[in-house]
Amino acid sequence: MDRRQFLLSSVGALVSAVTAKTGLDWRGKRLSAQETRIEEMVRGPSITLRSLADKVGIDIGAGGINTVPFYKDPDYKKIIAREFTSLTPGNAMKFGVIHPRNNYGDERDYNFEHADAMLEFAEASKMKVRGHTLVWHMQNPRWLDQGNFDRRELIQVMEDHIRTIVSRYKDRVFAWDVVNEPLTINHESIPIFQGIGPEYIPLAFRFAHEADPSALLFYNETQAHNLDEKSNMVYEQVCNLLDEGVTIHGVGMQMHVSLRYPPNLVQVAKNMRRLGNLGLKVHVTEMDVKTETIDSSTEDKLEKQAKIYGDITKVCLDEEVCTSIATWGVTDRYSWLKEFTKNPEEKPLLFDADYRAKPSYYAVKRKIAERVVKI
Ligand code: 9MR
Repeated sequence: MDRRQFLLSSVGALVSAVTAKTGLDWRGKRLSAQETRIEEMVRGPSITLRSLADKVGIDIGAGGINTVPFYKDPDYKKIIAREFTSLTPGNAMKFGVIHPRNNYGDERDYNFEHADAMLEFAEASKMKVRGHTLVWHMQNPRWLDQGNFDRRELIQVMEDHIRTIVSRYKDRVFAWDVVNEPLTINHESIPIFQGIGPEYIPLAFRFAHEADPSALLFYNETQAHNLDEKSNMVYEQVCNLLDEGVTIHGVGMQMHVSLRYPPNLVQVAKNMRRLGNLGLKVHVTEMDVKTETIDSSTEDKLEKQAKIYGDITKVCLDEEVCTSIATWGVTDRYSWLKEFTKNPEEKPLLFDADYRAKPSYYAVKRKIAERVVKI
């Protein structure tokens, strides 16, 4: 953003705040009472995203929460607690982190420290927690990857793992990503898949349900939000699980998208609806929008990004089946995408690197505020 654009956008924010007070927009046009209320909600400095989300009964989650800033950067926690209704740890509950050893065959093999710290923080901040994730093909400990377990042993390992974690956080984690990216896996690299076969999925759901019958259990998949071959496969798999009588409550649409490949809103809505027709819920679990995939000015990229965030918020509000939207990170400063894309300029989230609210933040707020005035 150059100086002129920065000034214009600062003036824009100021004018919006004034607008709400005077009932006039920046051109002097009179706003309706409803528009004024929306402006007040969007720009009112004391009105947070979470306070609006609570009004419409949607969960707005801070996902991908990382331990380093969590412990070291007080502003990180402040913004999470202020703006979001739920928290998803980024790595603290992954197999390799939470279950790093296999020496004792009991809880001494686990490291609950970081997951516990995040849960305690979330509870103190009156936030819910999504558990992420019980079975994935990545971030597994070496003892599991290289353990040469036979099928019976692997079922035992998976069962112990799931029962230990889910029962420890019983009634505290409201939803679990039981299996993560099961259609994305490189079958060579997931010992649990190799050793157990595709039945690892219904088994994982069964162990999780038995350990906490009140937790919502999700099948979390990436790049399966539009209607295409992959989302059809997700649909088919969850139909099969339901037919087999497996307890599954929902599908997680990760929603890692970009300005170059924005989600197709009509397809996302239809996809959500067909899952809803099966009696399932949909959570948008890991949303972020890569900016550095098109050539344009920063201001234009941020506006385009805001449109995508706003659009997905609206789709989720419109489709009853969608009850949660979580972003994967909160500030551009710590997004996993900076490292992954090797581009320090990436700005995929709702808050910039200095914790200033971005157009995307206001776009999400605006869609929720529009819904509030309709209630
Ligand atoms: O946010 C996570 C990041 O810190 C890790 O380095 C990365 C390892 O692959 O996993 C990230 O989170 C992933 C999530 O668990 C599942 N969906 C894709 C996310 C981004 O890779």
